[in-house]
Amino acid sequence: MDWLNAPASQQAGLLAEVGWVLVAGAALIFLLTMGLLALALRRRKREIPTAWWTVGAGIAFPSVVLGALLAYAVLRTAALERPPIGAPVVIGLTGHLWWWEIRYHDPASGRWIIGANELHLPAGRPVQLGLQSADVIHSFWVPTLGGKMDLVPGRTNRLFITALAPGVHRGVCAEYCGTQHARMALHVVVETPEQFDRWLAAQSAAAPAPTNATLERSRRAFLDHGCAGCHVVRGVAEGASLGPDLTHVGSRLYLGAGTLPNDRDALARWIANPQDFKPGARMPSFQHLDRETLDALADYLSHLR
Ligand code: HEC
Ligand SMILES: [Cu+2]
Repeated sequence: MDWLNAPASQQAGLLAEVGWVLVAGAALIFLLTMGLLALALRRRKREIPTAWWTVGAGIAFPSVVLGALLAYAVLRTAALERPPIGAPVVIGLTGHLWWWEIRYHDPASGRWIIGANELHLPAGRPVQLGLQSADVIHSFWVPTLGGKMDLVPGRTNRLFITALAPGVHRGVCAEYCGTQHARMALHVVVETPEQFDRWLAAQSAAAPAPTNATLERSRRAFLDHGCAGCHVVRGVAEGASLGPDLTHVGSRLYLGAGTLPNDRDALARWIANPQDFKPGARMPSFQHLDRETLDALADYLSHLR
């Protein structure tokens, strides 16, 4: 039964357990109430001791049951906020209109490695997420990995995730944040710790240098047409912060925060007119560029793996 196995992290498993206990408790009380109702309907004649039932079943019983469920839920979910034992992997997430900036703390160098829209997690290792916003309130929600947590301007919220096994999960922004709120998805790629370390080492490298003259011309096109005003490609153009880091954009599964599956053609179509796919997105259309230039840009970016 797949749906019962859906929780894919320790925290999601705990939330599922609490959810099922509350559902089971509610179901029991519902059945009890219906049973009493059926009894009352059948035994019309007998006088009912109203005062006893009002105090006992109307006040005492619900207080005890709800009190017990409340205590259970509060005590059980307290574990969600407790920092995990051992050094967690530290990852920062910043919500932007309408994409996710993701920073991995590299314990080896002490540097932050920047990516976007695709969160990589090592299975079995505790992860501490620091959630921030660059503009309005967003909310991080990957149902299979745990509960929601808001990204609030001016503060950092913490969320712990210990993913159980490799796999890909889809998450969303769960707090309405403007016209493209619905296209603010993110994908979470859970890998084995070894794969994760290899992936992080690859991401920490600067953009691969062009391997031939065509790609070198494509790199020039990227610089000449203003892309670097909003996008960082480490080693080529630094400093911009309006759009997602593109240093390794070719390695990501999706473009535009889950809007298009990523391949060379999708890159060309996105660059020509992001407004076709995500009206209102904060990247202008580049329809004025000729086919050749758009192809060159797509070739260049898909080679950034
Ligand atoms: C005014 C700033 C701006 C300029 C100039 C700009 N972009 Fe963007 N770009 C953005 C923003 C903002 C996004 C995120 C859009 C979203 O998903 O909502 C984006 C997204 C992208 C993405 C998708 C990245 C991902 O991981 O989802 C690609 C690829 C891209 N831009 C390429 C380019 C190229 C190539 C150029 C130059 C021809 C360019 N951009 C110029 C702001 C800009
Ligand atoms: Cu949002």
